[in-house]
Amino acid sequence: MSYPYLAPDYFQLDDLLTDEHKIVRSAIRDWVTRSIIPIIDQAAQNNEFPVRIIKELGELGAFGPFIPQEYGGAGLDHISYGLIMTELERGDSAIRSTASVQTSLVMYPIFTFGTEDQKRKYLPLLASGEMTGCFGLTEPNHGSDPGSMETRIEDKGDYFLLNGAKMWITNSPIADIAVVWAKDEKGMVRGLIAEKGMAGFSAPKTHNKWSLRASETGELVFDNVKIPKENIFPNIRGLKGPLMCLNSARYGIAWGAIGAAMDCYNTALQYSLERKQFSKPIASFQLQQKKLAEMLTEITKAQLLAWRLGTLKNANKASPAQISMAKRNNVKMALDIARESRQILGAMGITGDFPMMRHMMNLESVITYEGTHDIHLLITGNDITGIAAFE
Ligand code: TGC
Ligand code: FAD
Repeated sequence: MSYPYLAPDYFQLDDLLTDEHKIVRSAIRDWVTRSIIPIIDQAAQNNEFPVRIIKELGELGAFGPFIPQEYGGAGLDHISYGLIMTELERGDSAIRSTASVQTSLVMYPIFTFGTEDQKRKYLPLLASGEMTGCFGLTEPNHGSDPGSMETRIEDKGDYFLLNGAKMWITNSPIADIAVVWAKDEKGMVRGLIAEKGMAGFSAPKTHNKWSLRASETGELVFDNVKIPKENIFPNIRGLKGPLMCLNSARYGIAWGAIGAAMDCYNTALQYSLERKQFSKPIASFQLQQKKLAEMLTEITKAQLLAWRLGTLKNANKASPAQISMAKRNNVKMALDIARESRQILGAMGITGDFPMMRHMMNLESVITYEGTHDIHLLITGNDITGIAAFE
C-alpha cells in the first residue's frame, strides 16, 4: 500500500526554487505517482524492467534536461536535473538509473566530446526515448580502478578494431548504443560509440540480482568489432573523459537518493500515526519519535547539501570532490533511513506492500556504483591532504 506523498521540506527549501523548478518537479512527481508507484513492486518482484517507461521518460523531458534544446534536450539548469532525479528515485532507483545513464553517461559525453555529426545523429533520438544508451567503463577485473582497463582499440586504417568486455552495465541488454571506454595502442583511454548489430558485439543479461531488480543489467562483449572511425570521440583522451561523465551522474545520484529516503520517511511517519500498540499510536513512543526526528534531520541536511551543490554546478564551480562528498553522504543517509524506517513498520516492513525493503536493496547497489562509499571517502581524503591513498 502507499500513503499520500507528503514530501518533507522542513527548512522551506521550496522558497529557493523558481516556478520553472516547481513545474518540472510536479510533472515528474505526478508521473511517478500515476505510472510507477502502482506497478513497481510487482516489476521488482518479477525482476522485470518496465520498458515502456523509456518512451514516457522521453516525453516527460527526463532525458538530457540540461542538454540544449537544439539537440533535443530541455535546456534546463542543474537544479531541475537534480529535482527530476529526486522524484524518479522516490519511485525506484531503477527508474532514476535509467534517466541517469541516458542523460549523464550517454548524452553528456556525446554532447561534450562528440562531433557535430554524432550530436545530430544520436542526441535527439536519445532525448525522445526512441533510442536507449548504456555506458561501459567497469570490467570484470577492474571496477574501482578503471585506469587499468583491458579493453583495447587498434587502428586498422579505415576503422578501429575493438576487443574486450565490460561488466555490470545498466541497460546493456536493451540499449541500442553503448558509450565504451577502451585504450588505444599508446595506452591512452578513448571513448567511442558501439551500435547493437555490429558484428562481434553482444550484451548478455546479468541474472540473480537481489538489488535493482526492476533495472536491466548486463555485460558488453566485443570480439573483433569494427568501429567506424566516425564513431570515435575526437575531443577527449585519458581517464578524465569517463570521470567527467561520472561527475554528472554522481551529482544526479546525490539528489536522487533523497527521493528514496523521503519515500521511506513519509511511509514510516504515516504508518506510525496509524498503527497502535499498547492502546496508543506507536508514534507516541519516544523511541519511535527519535527515529523519525533523526530521519527528518538527515533528509534536511542532505537536501541543503544537494541544493548548494546545484547552485555551484549551475555556476560551473562544483568540484569533483564536492560531488563525491554529496554522493557518499546522501546515499548512506538514504540507506540508513531505509533500514530505520523498515523497523518502524515491524514485520509489515519486510513485505512488498511497503517500499522500504525494495529501496534498501536498491541502495546497496547505489552505494557501490558510480564509485563505492570507500572510494568517495578516499577522494575526499585526497582532496584535503593532497595525498592519494588509492594505491
Ligand atoms: P587519477 O590519476 O586520479 O586521475 C586520472 C585523470 O583523471 C582526472 N580526474 C578527473 N577528471 C574529471 N573528474 C573527476 N572526477 C576526476 N578524477 C580524476 C585526473 O585529474 C587525471 O587527469 P590527467 O589529465 O592528469 O590524466 O586516476 P586513478 O586511476 O588514480 O583513479 C582515481 C579514482 C579511484 C578516483 C577513480 O578512478 C574512480 O573514481 N574510481 C571509481 C570508478 C567508478 O566510479 N566507476 C563507475 C562506473 S559507471 C557506473 O557505475 C554507472 S552506474 C549507473 C546507474 O545505473 O545509475
Ligand atoms: P571493487 O573495485 O572490486 O571493490 C571491492 C571493494 O574494495 C569495495 O568495497 C571497494 O570500496 C574496495 N576498494 C577498492 N579499491 C580500494 C582502495 N584503493 N582502497 C580501499 N578500498 C578499496 N559500471 C559501468 O561502467 N556502467 C554501468 O552502467 C554500471 N552499472 C551498474 C549497475 C549495478 C546494479 C551495479 C551493482 C554496478 C554497476 N556498475 C556499472 C559497476 C560499478 O561502477 C562498480 O561495481 C563499482 O565501481 C565498484 O567496482 P567493483 O564492483 O569491481 O568493486
